[in-house]
Amino acid sequence: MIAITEYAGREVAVYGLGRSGLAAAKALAAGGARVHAWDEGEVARSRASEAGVNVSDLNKRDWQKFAALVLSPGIPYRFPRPHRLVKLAEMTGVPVVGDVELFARAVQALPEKGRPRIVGITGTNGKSTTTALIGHVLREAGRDARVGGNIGTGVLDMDALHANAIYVLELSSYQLDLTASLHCDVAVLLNMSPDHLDRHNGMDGYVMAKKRIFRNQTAKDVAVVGIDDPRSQAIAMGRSRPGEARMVPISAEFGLAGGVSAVAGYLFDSMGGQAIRIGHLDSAPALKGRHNHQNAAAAYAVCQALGVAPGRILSALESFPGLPHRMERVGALDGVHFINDSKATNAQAAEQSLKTWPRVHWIVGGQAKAGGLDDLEPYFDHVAHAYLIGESSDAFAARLKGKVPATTCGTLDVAVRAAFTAARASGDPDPIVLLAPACASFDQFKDFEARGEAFRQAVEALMSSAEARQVAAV
Ligand code: UMA
Repeated sequence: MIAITEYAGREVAVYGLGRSGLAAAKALAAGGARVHAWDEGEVARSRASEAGVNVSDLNKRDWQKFAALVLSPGIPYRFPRPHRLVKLAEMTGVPVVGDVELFARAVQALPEKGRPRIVGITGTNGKSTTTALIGHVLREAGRDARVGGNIGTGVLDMDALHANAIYVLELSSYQLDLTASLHCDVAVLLNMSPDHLDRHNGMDGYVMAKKRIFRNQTAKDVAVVGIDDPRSQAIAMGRSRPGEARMVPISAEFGLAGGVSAVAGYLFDSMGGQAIRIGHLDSAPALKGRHNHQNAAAAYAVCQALGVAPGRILSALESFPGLPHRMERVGALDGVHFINDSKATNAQAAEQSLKTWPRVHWIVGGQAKAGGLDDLEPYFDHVAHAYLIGESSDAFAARLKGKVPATTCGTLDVAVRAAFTAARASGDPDPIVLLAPACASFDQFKDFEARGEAFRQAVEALMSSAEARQVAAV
């Protein structure tokens, strides 16, 4: 844990006691603050109480006494409308901060020589994989790399600050909105497409939040920017002012003169002006598909900037085991392969999966995002059959009508069984059942991880019933 001493002896309100809020409450208390923490959920409140956190209803407190409100990233800050407690904080002059801001200030408070390095990664898609990949490469190179943030570990839950450590942080737009002091030695913006628009009052607000990752960077720092989508490209083009961080463009589409690119599966480093072929990404089994090649290019650019030799980076890319719920192979039965891409919570992420396999039995649906399946139409011919789940079923059935055969299944377990039966009977070589919902999970699950686990369990249930049948037949 990283103890936060900034508020020692003062009263601090913490609202939201999930992963980031609970860690923040404990970190503040460890640093001597008098914490008053609250969550609308009873389960979260009892978990916090059991962890020794002082749980008290913030709706009933005297807000004049609070030195800060630490807000969890998932709670509306500005849009669609500020949460009631945010308004209360602002009316009483209480600053609103996130856990990343507390972390950033704790780092800044250290003497310059004792400061760890910070790598921040943001983007609409691929940020968890890139964050984990950078952590993996750095560790394989013998560095003390600590991984946290939006990837699932609250930043204040990470090991105590240490001068030689490198903190590799996945940063969501929500978290970036709640920090002003974060200074990334290396900042990565992978890509941008519409997402979380309600929380940022539209695309402009979302882009502004993402750009905050470069805030406070100086000429000593490095900004790695993906240039494969027009919005990120515009940001890369606008970054050449004196005093700004050194910009390293990355691409999985174009060979670059002065950057890192992955073209036709080969990774090229042209940062020194001349393109040097580093290796082929076919030897990195967990980094399949063009989007993963962009992630690999970003990880290469970051680790190279931190002094890791190209050969070491390549061998670590090869040994990267991948992340759960991201194009994860969860099993095979009777020749049918099951792929869990529950993290594909929007059309752009699902597109990467649909692109990777030429013919899939596709489980899709949930809480639809703006645009629904529109962006996926170019890949409809990759779909043998669609199995619809969740609240988007009627809308998606109408959207696919006449283009893709579809069955409304309602729940994930029903969809897995139906997709398996059809895939097995299809006669296709190595048929694929793919969960790539292109939707948020919240209509049926706690989050995308719970949805991915439910998929894994449904596949395991199929496998164990097949095993039971075999045993019975013997
Ligand atoms: N709550 C209230 N009042 C409200 C709303 C929520 O009290 O009005 C409480 C809930 O009861 C719950 C807590 O707030 O107990 C949840 O807070 P949270 O949504 O901020 O979730 P955490 O568990 O703290 O997780 C957060 C990130 N979640 C979000 O930003 C939504 C996690 O990213 C992150 O891993 C974690 O901090 C550690 O840093 C998840 C995510 O879905 C993976 N991120 C979004 C994404 O990737 O698209 C941005």
